[in-house]
Amino acid sequence: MNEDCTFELDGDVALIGLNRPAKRNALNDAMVARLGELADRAAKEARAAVIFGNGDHFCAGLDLGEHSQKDLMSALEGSRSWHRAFEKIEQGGIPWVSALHGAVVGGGFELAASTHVRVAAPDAFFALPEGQRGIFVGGGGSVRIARLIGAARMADIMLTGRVIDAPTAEQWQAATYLAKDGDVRQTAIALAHRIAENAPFTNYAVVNALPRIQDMSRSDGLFMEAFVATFATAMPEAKQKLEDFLQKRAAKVAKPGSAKPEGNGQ
Ligand code: 1HE
Repeated sequence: MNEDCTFELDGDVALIGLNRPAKRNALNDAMVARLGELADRAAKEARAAVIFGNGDHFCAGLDLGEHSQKDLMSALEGSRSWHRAFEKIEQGGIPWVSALHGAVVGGGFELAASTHVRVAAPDAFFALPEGQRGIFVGGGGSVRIARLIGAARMADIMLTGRVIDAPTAEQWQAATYLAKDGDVRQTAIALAHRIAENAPFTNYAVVNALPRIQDMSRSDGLFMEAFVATFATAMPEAKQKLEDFLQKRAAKVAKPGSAKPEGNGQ
């Protein structure tokens, strides 16, 4: 088994680790294929997933050594294999949280962009050095990163070699949370456990319907939304969760900073 990517279950949450620290978790073909397999496994065995990097960095992107040996067809197939694997993360069955520290670079940034919630450590830095390497993003970045931070900012980063820090990444939506020093993995795992408590269909719809609706016209999106919402209401878990609230067994929405209440009245 390829131990460059590890898989562990923490209750309902799958923990996937990039485990090639000597090469800063640079992704070779075998790791990308393994990530796709682990995404399928996580969707079967867990209700949410966390991806993190072992060592000092999340991921240094494409394995440049392996890439430099490829002919054109293998390079094309390589890019398409990243697309397939990351699609299983972005539009598989469950939400993914990424714990980002150190380098989140090139294909590592593309991998982070395929996850739904991105937690950045204070030392995280984001870059797309493809221009400096004479290549182009090939792991879905021109679609996903451009939609997250905007094509203008992505062009700036790629053209000028600009490296952005964690607070800037949060401002630009490349990250959705800033973790405290040393806390990034725990913060990501805690968020994933919270996500895993949601109704599975709601999570499924967030990861599958939401990105598709973004690709539709306004009118088609609203029409699609009504069907997804109606289907959600018909799920047994929705009936249970609505009843729990009405019977004052479910938590209220708590103000930020206040302790999470256990029930809403009883
Ligand atoms: C690598 C890679 C890699 C490190 N492929 N081997 N990505 C990049 O252009 C980023 C290139 N890497 C770096 O800029 C730095 O390595 C880091 C900032 C990430 C980390 O620096 P540092 O000082 O901690 O490590 P290091 O000493 O530079 O690297 C340690 C080893 O990892 C060294 O190998 P060694 O045999 O000399 O020990 C490096 O060669 C190796 N290494 N990064 C191969 N990326 C689907 S398309 C996506 C396109 C892209 O991702 S382009 C961006 C590629």
